[in-house]
Amino acid sequence: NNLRIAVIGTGRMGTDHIKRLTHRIAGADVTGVVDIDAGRAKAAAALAGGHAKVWDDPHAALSSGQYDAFVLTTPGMLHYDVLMDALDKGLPVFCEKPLTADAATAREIVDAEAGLDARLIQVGFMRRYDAGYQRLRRYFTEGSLGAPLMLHCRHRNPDPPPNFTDALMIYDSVVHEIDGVRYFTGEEITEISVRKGRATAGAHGKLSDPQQVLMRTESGVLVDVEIFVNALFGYQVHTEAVFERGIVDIGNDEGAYVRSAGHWGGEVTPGFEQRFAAAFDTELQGWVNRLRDGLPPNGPSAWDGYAAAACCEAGVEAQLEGTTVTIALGKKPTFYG
Ligand code: ISE
Repeated sequence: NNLRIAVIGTGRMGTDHIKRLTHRIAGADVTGVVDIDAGRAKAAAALAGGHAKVWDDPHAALSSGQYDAFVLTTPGMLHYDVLMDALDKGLPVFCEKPLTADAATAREIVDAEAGLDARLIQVGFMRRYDAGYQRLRRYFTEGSLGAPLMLHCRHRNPDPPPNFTDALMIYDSVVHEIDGVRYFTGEEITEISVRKGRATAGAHGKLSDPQQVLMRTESGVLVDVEIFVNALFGYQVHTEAVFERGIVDIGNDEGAYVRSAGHWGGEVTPGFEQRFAAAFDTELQGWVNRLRDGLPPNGPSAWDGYAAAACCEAGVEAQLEGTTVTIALGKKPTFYG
């Protein structure tokens, strides 16, 4: 039987996942959509083929007994209550990043889940499913180039969502590099600092854009991230890893290289939906497959979500204070391996 899924939150990411689940993912049907905006919910239900029941309250959908699993795509600050309710009812949730809006509530989710028998939450760190990310990680795990020393990351968006803030540049954008560093190195991040410099005149709102985020891992791998959310030209996520005996580079322009009419070159990816389309598909198909096989999810866990949240929180403090902030995660429940 196909998994009956309700998608909670029908904004940009919710809509993208509804289309994905409806047209590209096998073994799942979107049979419910939840949004406080009735018009948006109705439009989302139509995207799911018109068979999805519309709800305005996530807790009513969670209590209905009509769904096998949930995809949570509301803004991060609304995740906590839904996740707690789902854990309480023993229901699986695919939760888009961030896990919750701060480290303390993320820790509560970890502790609540660890108190149960099985994992119920998977966090949407989709870059772990990107072919380039996986290729780069192999150099870290196989060790053929020696020890990793540094990571240089560039994360460029054409423009930010409305009402974006300096804090969201960390919580919403750099959170992916934070998870990436943990994924590549298998280590926790121990300190973070943020530098603001000259801001682009074209930045939306009061953003100080771009910013440079510096981190260090347990073994001393140094990381620098350029986060630039008004880069205008398109979307780019580029990572260069420096090892003792080599440099590995991913996320450069891909696709056809064209010579025509006196020019050479290719097309820039417009946004993250296109750049990570395949990764999102692999991520959700894997999640659906596990649940259909009666297995707990095995993708990024609530612990990964919490570790990232703690790092983001430290990053925002560093942003405000202009200091280097250390990160202490506390004890990792053995439950997370
Ligand atoms: C957005 O929420 C994402 O998750 C994208 O992957 C990221 O590139 C962007 O900066 C975020 O706003």
